Amino acid sequence: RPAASFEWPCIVHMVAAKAVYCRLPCTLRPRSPFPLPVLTTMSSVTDAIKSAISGSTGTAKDADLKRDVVDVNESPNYLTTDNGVKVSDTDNWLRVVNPDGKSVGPSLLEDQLAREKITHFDHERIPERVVHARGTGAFGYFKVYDDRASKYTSAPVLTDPFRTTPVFVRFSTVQGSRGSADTVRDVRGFAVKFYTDEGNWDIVGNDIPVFFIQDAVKFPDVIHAVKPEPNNEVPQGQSAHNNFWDFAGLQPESAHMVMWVMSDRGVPRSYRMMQGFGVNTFTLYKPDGELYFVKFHWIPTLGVHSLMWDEALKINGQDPDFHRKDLYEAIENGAYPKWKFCVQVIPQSREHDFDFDILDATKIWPQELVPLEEIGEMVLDRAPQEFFNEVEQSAFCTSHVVPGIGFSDDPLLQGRNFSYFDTQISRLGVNWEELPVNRPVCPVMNHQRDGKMRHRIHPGSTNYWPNRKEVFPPVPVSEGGYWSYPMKVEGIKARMRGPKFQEHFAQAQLFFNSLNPVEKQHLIAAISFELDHCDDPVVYKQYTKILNNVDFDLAKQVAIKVGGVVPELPGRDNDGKKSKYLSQQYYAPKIPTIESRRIAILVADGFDLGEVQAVRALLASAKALTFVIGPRRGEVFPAGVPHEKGKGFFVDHHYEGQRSTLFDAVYIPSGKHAVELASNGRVIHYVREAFGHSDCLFDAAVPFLRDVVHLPGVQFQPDPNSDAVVSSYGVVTSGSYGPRSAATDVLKIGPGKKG
Ligand code: HDD
Repeated sequence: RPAASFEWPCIVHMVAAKAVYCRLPCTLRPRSPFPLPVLTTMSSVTDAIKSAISGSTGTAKDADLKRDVVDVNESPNYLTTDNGVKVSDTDNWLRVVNPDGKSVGPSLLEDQLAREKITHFDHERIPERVVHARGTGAFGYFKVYDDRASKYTSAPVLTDPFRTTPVFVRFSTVQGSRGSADTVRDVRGFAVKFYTDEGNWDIVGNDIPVFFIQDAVKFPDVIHAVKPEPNNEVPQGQSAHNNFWDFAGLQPESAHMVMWVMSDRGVPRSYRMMQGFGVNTFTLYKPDGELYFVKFHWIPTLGVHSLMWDEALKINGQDPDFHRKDLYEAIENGAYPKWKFCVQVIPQSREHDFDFDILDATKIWPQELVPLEEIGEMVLDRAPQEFFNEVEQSAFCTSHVVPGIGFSDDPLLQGRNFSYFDTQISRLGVNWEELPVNRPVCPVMNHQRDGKMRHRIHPGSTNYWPNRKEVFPPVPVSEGGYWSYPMKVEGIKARMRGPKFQEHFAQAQLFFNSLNPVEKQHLIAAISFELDHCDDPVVYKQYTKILNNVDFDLAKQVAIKVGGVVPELPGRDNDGKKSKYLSQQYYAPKIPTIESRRIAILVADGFDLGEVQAVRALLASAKALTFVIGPRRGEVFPAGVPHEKGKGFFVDHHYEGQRSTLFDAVYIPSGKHAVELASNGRVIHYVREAFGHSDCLFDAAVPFLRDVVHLPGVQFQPDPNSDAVVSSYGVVTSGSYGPRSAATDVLKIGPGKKG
C-alpha cells in the first residue's frame, strides 16, 4: 500500500495494551514517511532486533564454567567409553553368531561397551525437587546504581557500583512434577544466585510477596495438601482439588496468599514479566551501625502481565514449554530480561510500630508505610548450554548470605535455613556445592572433606583446625570474616506464635480491594473454577465461609457459582482500604513497549507482500517478534506472483500449528486473500479466540472481526478520553473504526483485560 495513504497506528500502544490499558499520549507513533528495510525472513527480523540491542558481556561465572564445557572444536572428534577407550561400534551388542551365518545367538554379558552404555543410562535420573520441580533458568549479571545502600549494609554486592556480580536465576512452578506444563495456575519460584566475590548469596523467592503459612513446621502439611492426592496421584500441576482447599479452609493464615494465587499473578504471561519477592524478612548491617530489617523486591522493566485463564489452559496442551521457550526466545533475540532490584527497610528500633508483625511471612509491608528503595538492576543474557548440568543441578539455600546480610527471627525463614541444605544432600549429595553451576567464583578453602562425588583435591596432611601449619585459619571480621549482628535474646521455651500472628484477613481484604474490576472478576472466576473441582461439599462450603472474612460480595459471588454457603451478612466489615501497589496495572512501564512480544500475521494466497514486509519492519523496530502464518508451512503466493515453485513467500507456520493463544496480537494484511481467510474455519476461530483473549487485533483483522467473525450485540463508540474507539465488549481501536476499515486497527481490552 502506498505509504502516503496509510496512517500508521501506534502499534506499540496497541500490542502493549494486551496487558496495559494505555491512555498515555502516543509518543512512539512512527512519523511518516520513514525508511522501511525490506525483510523477507524471520531471521532478518531477528538480526534487526539484535543489532538494535547491545550485546552481552561475559561474567566471572561464564569464565569459571568454561573449564567444564566440552568444546567440540577443540576436542578430538571420536567416540570413547567413559574410561577413554576408543569405540569402534556403538550399534551392535557383542553376540554369538550361529555357525550358519544366517541367524544370531545370545548377547554376551562380556560386552563392557554395551554394559557401560546401558548402565549409565539406567542411572541418569536423580530425585526431582520435592517442590518447584518444574523450572528453567538463565545466567546474567547484577549491578547497583551507586553506594546508597551503604547506609544499611557493608555488603559490597549491594554497595559497590563498580562491581558486576554474575547471577544465575531459576524460575519454577511449585506443584507440578518436572515434566508438568508451564502455564498452570500456581505460584512461580524466582530463585537468584549471586556469585559475589565474598561467596554465593541466594535469594530464594517467589512471584508473590507472601506465603501460605507462618511457621516452617507447617511446610510439609501445606505441600502434601497441594501436591497430587496420595491415593491416586491426581491432579498434576494444579491446586484445584479437595485436599488443597480442605487445608486452606482449615488454616486461615493462608487466605492472603490464596488471594494472590487466584489473581492474575497465578498465570503470568512470561517469567520475564513477573515481580520477584524474597518474601522473608532478612537483615542488613555493618560494623558500628544499626540493624535493619529488609525485604527484597524485583520489578520487571517490561511490566507485570498475565495470560487469560482460558489461554493458559489451552497453552498447557498446545505448548507445555511456553514459559521455558519464551525465556530462551527473548535472550536469543537480544531482548534481555531485566529487573530493578529494590529493598524495603525498617530500622530495628521501629520493629513494633506496625499493626502486623514484620516477621510474619503471610504479611506484606505496605509500600505506603515502607517505601521501596531502588538500588540496582539484574539482566539475564545467557541461556544455559546443558539443561541438566546447569539448571537441574542448580541448588539454592536461604542460609547462603554474605557479610553485611543476615537473618531475622521470621519463623518461616528459620526453618527454611535448615531445609534447603538438607534437601540438596538427598538430591545431589553432600558435595553439591562443587558442581559447576553451584560453585562460587571466589576461593573455597576449608577442612570439609570426602563424601560422595568429591572433586576438589587438597594436598597436605592437615584437615582440621587448629593445625600446626596454620592451613586455612578462620578470617578475622576486620578482614572479611562473616559475623552475625549481636542481638540480645532472652525468653522461655514455648511452642507458640506472637499475638500479631493471629490476624489473617486484613491484608487479604486489602489485596482484594486493591484489584481493578477486571482483576476482581478474574479472581472470582479462578476461585470458582478451583472450588468446582472439589467434589466434597465439606470442602467448598468451608472455603466460601473463609471468603466471607475477606469480602462479602466476593463470598456471595463464589458461593452462588459453586454451591457453597451463600452468606447473609459479612463475616467482617470491609474497611475499604486499598493500595495502588498491589494491582499489577501499577507496574506498567512508563513508556509502553512491545519488546519481545509475539505477533501473528495471518496470510493466504493473494496477500499483500509489501504490506507484510513494511509491518514486520515497523514491528521489528519496536523489537517485537513477528511470525507469518499461512495455510501451510512453505510457499504462499502474494498477490501478483505466479503460483510457481520458488516464486512464493515462505511462511513460518500453518494455522493449525501455532494457535492464536501463543501470540500477543494478530495482524491481517489487506489483499485478495481475505476471501480465502474468510472461508477457513480455523482462521475465523483464530480471530475470534484472539478477541476473546483480549489480544490486540489490528489492520484488516478489524473488518474481519466485524464482517466475518460476527460478534452479535457488540457496539462501537468513540472513547471520550483518547483517540480510540471502545466496544461494548471492551474493544478499543486506536484508529478510526468504520469506513476506512482496511487501515483500521483494533486494540482490545475486553472483560479479560489484564491490568
Ligand atoms: Fe521453598 C525449593 C521458594 C518456603 C523448602 N522454595 C524452593 C524454590 C523456591 C522456593 C523458589 C526452588 C529453588 C530452585 O529453583 O531450585 N520456599 C520458597 C519461598 C518460601 C518457601 C519464597 C516462603 C517464603 N520452602 C519453604 C519452606 C520450606 C521450604 C517453609 C521448608 C521448611 N523449598 C523447600 C525445599 C526446596 C524448596 C524442600 C525443594 C527443592 C529445594 O528446596 O532446593 O527444601
